[in-house]
Amino acid sequence: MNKLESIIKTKEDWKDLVIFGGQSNFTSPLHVGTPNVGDRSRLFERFNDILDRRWFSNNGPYVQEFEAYVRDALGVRHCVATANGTLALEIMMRAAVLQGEVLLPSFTFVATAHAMEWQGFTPVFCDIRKGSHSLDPHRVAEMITPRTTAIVGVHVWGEPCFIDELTQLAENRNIPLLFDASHAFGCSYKGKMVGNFGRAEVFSFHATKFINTFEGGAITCNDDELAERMRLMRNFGFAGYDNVVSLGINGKMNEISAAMGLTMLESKDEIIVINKNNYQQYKANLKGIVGINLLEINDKELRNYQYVVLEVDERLARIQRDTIMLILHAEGVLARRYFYPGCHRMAPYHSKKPLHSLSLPNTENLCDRVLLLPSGQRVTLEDIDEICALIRLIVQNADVINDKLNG
Ligand code: T4K
Repeated sequence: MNKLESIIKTKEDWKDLVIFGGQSNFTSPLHVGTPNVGDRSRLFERFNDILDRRWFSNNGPYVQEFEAYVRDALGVRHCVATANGTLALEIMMRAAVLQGEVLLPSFTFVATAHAMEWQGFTPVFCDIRKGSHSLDPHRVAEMITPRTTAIVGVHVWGEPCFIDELTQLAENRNIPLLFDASHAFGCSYKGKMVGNFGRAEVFSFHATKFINTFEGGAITCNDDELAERMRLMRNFGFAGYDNVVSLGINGKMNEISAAMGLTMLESKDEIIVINKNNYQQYKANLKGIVGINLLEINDKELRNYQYVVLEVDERLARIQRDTIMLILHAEGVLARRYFYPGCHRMAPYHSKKPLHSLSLPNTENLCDRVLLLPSGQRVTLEDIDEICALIRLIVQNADVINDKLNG
């Protein structure tokens, strides 16, 4: 339990906020993205195996087992495990597309855009659909030009983007469709597991993700030829000893990461239960706070519940999202405003012509409203009660807080 158990009670007066000289109720900071950990003894057994075997990398037995587990879990033909999600994106793009302009959302972690740019593609940012956090297929359709060589959808927070509409569009226009599914391991779309859509999909297994391999990623697809090309690219283009058949990079996952991944996969259902309970606790506690909307998670489909996402309506709450974040940070609740300010307003993209004048109103509006709250194994239900009580206190005292901070 993070909250001090003894005498300290939930704060009832704005004067008790740390920002006004009060004391935090938490013993240590609460992060968004604190890693989850599986069964330690199983993990250490696997570490010992690795040391005994002296096989540390280069498609070792744990990497192969991890890939097989992922394939089974997703019902997909191929899984190519990589050193991280960003490299997985780069390899996927190089193997599937080669060059040109790529349409993608700006409302994503900057790695989606950087991976394209780093590989010599030109990212072209599209807006999200109003009322959603996902790429708007209508905007994509309007922005397709003869230079467009791929569309990349992102399943932000594990909620699949508009897959059917994008698939239809990509088929009609004969443009490859790929997905950044970094957040969506264990999630489904119309009953089918994410990982099976488009030409290929990428997962991240970074420390902060639902399933982590410390650092890691994977590309999944149902295309034998594409999978083979990605496998070669992941290993410098080696098809065998002394036999380089293509350009490649070192994108390999190591055995320690795969051991962690396998151990995490064994705990996946348990982590979903924890995440879901956390989400429901937030939902119950945040109910009725004016201007604070918890992003609904669709429980008719499989979800990992990894991200707890608020949208702050500044007009109704009468306080800015950033002020709430500042106050929470002072309390030790390190809420995050992912993906502020939007990729198109970040370097190097914002200074590129014609991007410097690009306006994506739905993305920009959302970037000003979103706030992610801590969840996962390390956050207790009592912590969540306290976080929600703080948010309620802040909103209920919005006017006086604004006066004190701005006056
Ligand atoms: N596409 C999308 C849509 C993505 O979201 C990401 C990554 C990628 C592609 C690229 O995949 P990778 O190449 O990363 O596999 C974090 C993660 O670093 C990043 O993986 C993730 N998305 C993104 C959404 O969040 P930052 O810049 O917020 O990282 P950082 O260092 O602030 O970590 C977040 C919090 O987690 C910290 O406040 C503390 C906590 N933390 C972090 C680490 C690493 C821990 O408690 N322990 C730890 O070991 O990006």
